Amino acid sequence: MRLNVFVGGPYLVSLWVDLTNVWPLKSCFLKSASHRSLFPRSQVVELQPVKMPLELYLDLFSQPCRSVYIFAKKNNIPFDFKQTSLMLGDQHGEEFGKINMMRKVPAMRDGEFCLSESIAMMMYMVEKFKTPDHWYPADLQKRARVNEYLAWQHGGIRMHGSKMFWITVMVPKIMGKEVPQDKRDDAVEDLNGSLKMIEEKFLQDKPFIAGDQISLADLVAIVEIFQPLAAGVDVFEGRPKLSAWKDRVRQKIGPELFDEAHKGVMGAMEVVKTLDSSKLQGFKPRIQKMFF
Ligand SMILES: N[C@@H](CCC(=O)N[C@@H](CS)C(=O)NCC(=O)O)C(=O)O
Repeated sequence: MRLNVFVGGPYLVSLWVDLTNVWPLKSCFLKSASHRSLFPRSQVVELQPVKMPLELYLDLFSQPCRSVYIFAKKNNIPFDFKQTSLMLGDQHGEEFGKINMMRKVPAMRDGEFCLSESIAMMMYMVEKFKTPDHWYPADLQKRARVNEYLAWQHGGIRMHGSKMFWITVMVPKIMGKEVPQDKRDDAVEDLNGSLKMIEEKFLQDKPFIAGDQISLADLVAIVEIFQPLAAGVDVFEGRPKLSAWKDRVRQKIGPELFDEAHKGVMGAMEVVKTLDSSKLQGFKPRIQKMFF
């Protein structure tokens, strides 16, 4: 008979065991595998990696986490959802430090291999799971369009979307006061500039950023745009082109999955109200530096 024994890490040893001359078979069989004398003629015939699913460390309040989550779900990529609450400071825990020393989510583990950065994770999944071409097209120029957006967005919108969320939702809760008006005005101006760039430079009159089909660029863009929306800023008002694109992206992803991924953040204003602000004091130095 064949026994599978985990020996640590991602490995499993298959033992082919001849039990015919093991006398206390019935009573002892279920005892620990360390009773080696029970298996006199055992033989290791193979050492094979066990197919463990990816581990994704996520907090769906975070935009890059939502893109990774939606991408994996949409493409039926099996993964273990490792809930990592930023509000509770899970990213500062010892265990998480071993997964991502940058202490940011999302983070990914595939066996012994750990990866940070949402874009790198999705590209890893594209390669490993051979996802449909439209996500990251093989065509040179279509891929370059996707890359163009992915390269721009780090500095072009990430901070601007996040800032509105922090200014409206987090700062008053943690600091007990509002961000000064001039800083708020600057943040609104920066966000408007980013949205204009998405409409006029990246979308133009195309259905999606890379052309006729949805790609990683649209996914990474939409999650970012929903961050200020979750803070009560109606980014789609007066922007019919952006709004129609949002509807297309939501439809392509699937409204159910899209809404499920955004449910938490869309309810964040209410959730944050109920939090104990003394538990959020760790954020104070960063907020002070950024807004005051
Ligand atoms: N460039 C990174 C950004 C990761 C990032 O900034 N994550 C934020 C949440 S959106 C985080 O984990 N922050 C935790 C902290 O700064 O303590 C990516 O795309 O994965």
